[in-house]
Amino acid sequence: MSRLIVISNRVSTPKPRSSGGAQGGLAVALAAALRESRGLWFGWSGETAEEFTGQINMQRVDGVTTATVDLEEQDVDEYYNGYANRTLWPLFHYRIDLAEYDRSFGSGYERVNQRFAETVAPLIEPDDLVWVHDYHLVPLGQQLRRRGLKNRIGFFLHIPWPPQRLMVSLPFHERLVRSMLDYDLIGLQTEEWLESFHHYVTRELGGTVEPDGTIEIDGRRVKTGAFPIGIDPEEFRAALATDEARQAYDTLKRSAEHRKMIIGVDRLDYSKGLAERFHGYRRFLEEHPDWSGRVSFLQIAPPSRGEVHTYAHIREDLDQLSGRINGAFAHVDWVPIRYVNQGYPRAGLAGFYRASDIGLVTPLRDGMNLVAKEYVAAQDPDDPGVLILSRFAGAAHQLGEALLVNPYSKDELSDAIHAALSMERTERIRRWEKLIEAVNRDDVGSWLRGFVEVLRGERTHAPAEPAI
Ligand code: GDG
Repeated sequence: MSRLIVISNRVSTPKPRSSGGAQGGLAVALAAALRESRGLWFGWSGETAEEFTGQINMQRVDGVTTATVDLEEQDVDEYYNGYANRTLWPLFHYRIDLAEYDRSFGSGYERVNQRFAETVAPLIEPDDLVWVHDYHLVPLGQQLRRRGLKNRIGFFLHIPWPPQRLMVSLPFHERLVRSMLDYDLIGLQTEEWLESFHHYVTRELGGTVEPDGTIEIDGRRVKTGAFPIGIDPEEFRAALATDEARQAYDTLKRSAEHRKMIIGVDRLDYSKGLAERFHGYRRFLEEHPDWSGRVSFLQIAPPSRGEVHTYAHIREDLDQLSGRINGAFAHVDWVPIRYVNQGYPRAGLAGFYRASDIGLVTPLRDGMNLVAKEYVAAQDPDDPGVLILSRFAGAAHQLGEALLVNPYSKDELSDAIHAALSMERTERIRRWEKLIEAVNRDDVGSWLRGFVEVLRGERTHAPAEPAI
């Protein structure tokens, strides 16, 4: 079996199983595949050095080898905080108003991709299968080819692909997309993002797309497909059985004092639609005063990307918004929103999901969204909660039995919260059974196998997206 080489911006260093360390399904699934193929995971260490030396820090934990490098501060500013998170992230989430274009970002991005390529290339053997992840590393395949690599190289994008008319607002967009044509396989999360990608390639680059998703352009053939990522539902159910999860469950239930609980869990990011969600909840409180004091909304939002100023701004906005809602609606013994800027251990989250009657997952745009799937996996089959899900999350393609909403509409959010709070148990069970079937079917293992099988050439194209 050929080794798998995973390359991503950051490496999720496996926690020794003996330490009981909890990790997300993606990290666990990739670690399992790496262990099985005796492969390695390469990425940035998260540290900076005065000068880039390309010195690799190799570690082996629980049979998984990781290789990391330090970057220069300028690299981090231009590549990570710059082009990746201030240019591509907003643009790919349809926020051209927030996208910043700066020549230095583009050159820093290319420089770091070159540095990644020159550092990792000597570690790659001729039979290895190389799998590059996400928007930080779009041109890495091309850089590896320039160093003579003939291996099969695949690329998976975890975030949406924007419509062609937005994509063209990126200076040098053609150069970026052309750099992807050196991959053997390009994977997106959903058919919708895949369609946008195909549209760009045909309209802007003059390529053609065959019925099986193969792109043909300038005599080159690149396979493409939709590979919806999932969670490991078993791992999540196991987390629920831990003391930590039980304690979290008890704490939330006790503090709710028989009120209905609504939960949101998101990185603090404008793509997650938090402000719009707060406005929708406010509309619900205005329209349904009979629910005053009988429902409570817990929003967990650990800060992310603090170096990027837009993120500091949304943090201020949300502080104000939650304060205003609580000021307007709270009683002496009840606050409508509990807004928490801190992360919790995974098992704790599982307990919180289980204790909540509604999972409110309303991103304005999201490649997939794993929180929606985690909420479903954590429910009690005999008395499940209701998932309210944005139709603009990739996950809506599989979770059609959720209450699907337009996250920009306060009225739709308000109506969905009301419908969820009033939903009969039989209806909740009927919907949940469909949801859990989808979560179990499209799990992280099937995502990983599906991609690797096509990359290896064992399967010709991605499995068809099931109709919802
Ligand atoms: C990108 C794409 C795509 C959140 N708060 C805590 C915590 N989390 C965990 C969640 C979940 C993960 O973070 C977030 O995953 P998402 O999928 O919701 O979102 P992104 O971070 O934006 O991820 C996305 C994903 O890649 C995978 O392809 O689905 O569309 O944007 O697992 O549980 N985990 C812990 N404490 C927290 O407080 N432990």
